[in-house]
Amino acid sequence: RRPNLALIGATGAVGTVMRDIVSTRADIWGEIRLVASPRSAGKALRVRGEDVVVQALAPEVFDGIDIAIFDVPDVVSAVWVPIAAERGAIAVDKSGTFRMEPDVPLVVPEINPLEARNRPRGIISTPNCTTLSMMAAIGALHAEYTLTELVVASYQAVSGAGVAGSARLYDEVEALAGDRTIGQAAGDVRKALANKLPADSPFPAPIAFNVVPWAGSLKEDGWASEELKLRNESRKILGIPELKVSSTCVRVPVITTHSLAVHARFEREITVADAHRVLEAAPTVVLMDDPANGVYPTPLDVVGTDPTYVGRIRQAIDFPNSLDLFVCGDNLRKGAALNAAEIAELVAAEF
Ligand code: 2RA
Repeated sequence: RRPNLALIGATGAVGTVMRDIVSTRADIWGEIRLVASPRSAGKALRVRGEDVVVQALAPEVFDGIDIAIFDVPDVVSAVWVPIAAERGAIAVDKSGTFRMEPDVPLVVPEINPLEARNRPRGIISTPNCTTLSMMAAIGALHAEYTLTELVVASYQAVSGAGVAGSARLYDEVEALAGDRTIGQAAGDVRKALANKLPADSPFPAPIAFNVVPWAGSLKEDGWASEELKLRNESRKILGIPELKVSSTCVRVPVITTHSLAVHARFEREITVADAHRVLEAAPTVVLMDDPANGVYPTPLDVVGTDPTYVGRIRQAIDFPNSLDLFVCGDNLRKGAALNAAEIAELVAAEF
């Protein structure tokens, strides 16, 4: 039978992409129910070419639902994911709330699809967008060469911080446009923005004309939550509890598509040609690696598409068995909505 699907958080940045994804992929669903906060309830939104009225989040919205995809803040998932599961829906949760719990699988369908069946609590988590943006490529290389270490620098798009993140970058760019004197003296952009925009921003520093070495919340010893997620989630997805991971997460003035500079070490020797062969064979990875002809991925060239793009693959000169590479992935698609939809499709195949 065709299972019934609920999208919780249907009006957010990821929710909007999710509606597009379920409308354009193979239509395997019975009812698709849209759910959001009471503020958005009553609005009609397009899904599969039809207007669907958004319902306010309440226990009854899960009645008759087989699979519920959640893209809501951690605190909302903490309360409502268990309610959905109690009422019989399988919950696919995008929040960080359950990802590291041992009885909740953390699934990337290219890498560990069978884990989706192992869900004693009726909950499946989908990873953080930063982890997901590189996982298809790293997972393919790991399957053949056995990963031992990852050192990552991220270049994270503002839409990772939701609709408010994109709005802030657009506002800052608009406020600064045309002024060719700024960006040349310490603090001048902060001053120019202070006169034109509200002080509260999703980012701790100006994001236009800038890069900000901070994403997420403060954790122990000065780590940002995004950096710890990248470490913990990579270990769990790849099934390597001892994987050595270190990273610095940086926000950049890009609307959508996270990029990562990855230094990866493997158990055995791996050449650039080996990596090309593996990545060319990976169905959801696109290799763009011809620097002599200016071919490498950039966020602007891949945004709005589904694959994970890889380029700039080099054999690390001073580190054995190691590659350096550059990865781009749309943080709202594979980084969020698409991976959740793919997990939901795995579950739907059981009906
Ligand atoms: C970000 N990874 O980019 C986060 C979103 N979950 O802010």
